[in-house]
Amino acid sequence: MRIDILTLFPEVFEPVLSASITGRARAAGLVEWFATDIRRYADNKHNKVDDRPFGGGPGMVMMCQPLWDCVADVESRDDRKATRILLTPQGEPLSQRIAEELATHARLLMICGHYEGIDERVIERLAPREISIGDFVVSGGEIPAMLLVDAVTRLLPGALGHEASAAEDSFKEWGESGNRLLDCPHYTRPRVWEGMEVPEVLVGGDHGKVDRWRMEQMIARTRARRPDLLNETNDEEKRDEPCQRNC
Ligand code: 9D3
Repeated sequence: MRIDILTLFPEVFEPVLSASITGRARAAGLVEWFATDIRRYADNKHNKVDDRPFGGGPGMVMMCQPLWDCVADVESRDDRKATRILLTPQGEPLSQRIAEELATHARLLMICGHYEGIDERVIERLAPREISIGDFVVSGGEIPAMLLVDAVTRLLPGALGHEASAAEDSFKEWGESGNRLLDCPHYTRPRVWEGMEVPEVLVGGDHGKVDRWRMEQMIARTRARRPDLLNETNDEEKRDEPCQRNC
């Protein structure tokens, strides 16, 4: 997979993405990414990429021309058709379902907004998929883009290595089917820490009992902390049907 990131801060990506699973996935040849500075495409001598909003108001708006030319040039660097994505608070909230879908594409092009926003006309012309990372405000699209690169890259076949078996993964995480539960608590040595003991069942050696205990914990925690997840289904057909299980 090739990922292009269009941004005013191209230098922030390498240190984060070269670490951990994303870094290993690149070293293994599963993914490559390129951050391109939108400012290089400004056709005025002050390298201006933003201007004051028509209609007045605070903040600046990213101009059409630099972004349009940047997309055209970056897209021409590879024959594969790029799936265009704009990271924006106005987008569809990111979900594991969306990450899974994007992980099937050969080429992604992510646009990071900054300032108060981007001139709507270039968004209309580019017709990107608009994605938000949640209902809170961050200062720009860079961290959301890194987050999306991470969420997608770890789904590429081979990216996770041996640390999680495929079967366990689809059980613990959002799978092709079935609902996702929160994880159970984990413990390691020492068996007693600051007077606090590890649950007896985990040190008893009965693996059937351990499995049942973990499942109970997962369900209890999900019910207590994220009851909304118990009503969720990944089945497209059934997603909007009312569910009785949790009521
Ligand atoms: C005054 C209205 N604000 C919109 C909520 C302005 C504004 C704030 C922050 C415009 C852009 C930004 C920068 N944020 C992103 O570009 C962004 C974002 C986010 O702030 N929250 C969740 N997901 C995303 S994806 C990109």
